Amino acid sequence: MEMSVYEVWVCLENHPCALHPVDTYFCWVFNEMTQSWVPFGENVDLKLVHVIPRPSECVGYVNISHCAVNISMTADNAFELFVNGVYLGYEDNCNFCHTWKSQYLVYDYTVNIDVIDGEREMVVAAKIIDWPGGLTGLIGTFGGVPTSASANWKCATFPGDVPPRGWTARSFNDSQWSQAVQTFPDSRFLQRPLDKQASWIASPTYNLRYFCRGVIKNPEAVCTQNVKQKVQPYEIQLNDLV
Ligand SMILES: [Ca+2]
Repeated sequence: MEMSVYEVWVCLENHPCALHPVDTYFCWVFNEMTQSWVPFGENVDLKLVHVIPRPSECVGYVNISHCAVNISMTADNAFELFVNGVYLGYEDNCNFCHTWKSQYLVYDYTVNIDVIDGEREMVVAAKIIDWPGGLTGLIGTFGGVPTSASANWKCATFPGDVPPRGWTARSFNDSQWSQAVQTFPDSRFLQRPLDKQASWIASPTYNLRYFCRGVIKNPEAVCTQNVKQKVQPYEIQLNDLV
């Protein structure tokens, strides 16, 4: 491929050589032979930069509420818990490793989530560490939403028990993970009862270490603030490409 003399252009906003009241870009091209910038002209004529007028009504706003969500859960036997990628803690129920008669401790957390324009959703991620015998799985309520073997809960195992990077993040793609299965239908073994609908769930591929993710839509929450936050719109397009 042979380069031409002019390969690159650039336009500067609010340049004094641009006389148009709205389109204030003035543009140059770079002379590859002389290695110097050459005035090209006003953008209002060249139309290299597509200028979108920015009157105040073009500025967007979103409503952001800061909300607290309560979680009560436990697992057989130990677990690490994350919400929206944030680590909440590690708990170990191994006092009850080898018996069904015991009462599992229930662990309580309160997490803060941002609700944008009323869309209230959080992603729970848990690493389950099991020991042979008794149950396996996790059970709980997340913002009042009980665990269930539904499409909202997915689990997976990995070689060496090493999950993919970012597996706790809300944006992680878990479409290849399997839907969780129920391992016991209610919370009778817990130290205190949870929602009657809550059931123990686990990975369908049994392993002593596995990873589960739950998408919790519209959890109950206490929201203390509702802030209108400015969102900058796209201001320019280059050659009609955003
Ligand atoms: Ca177990």
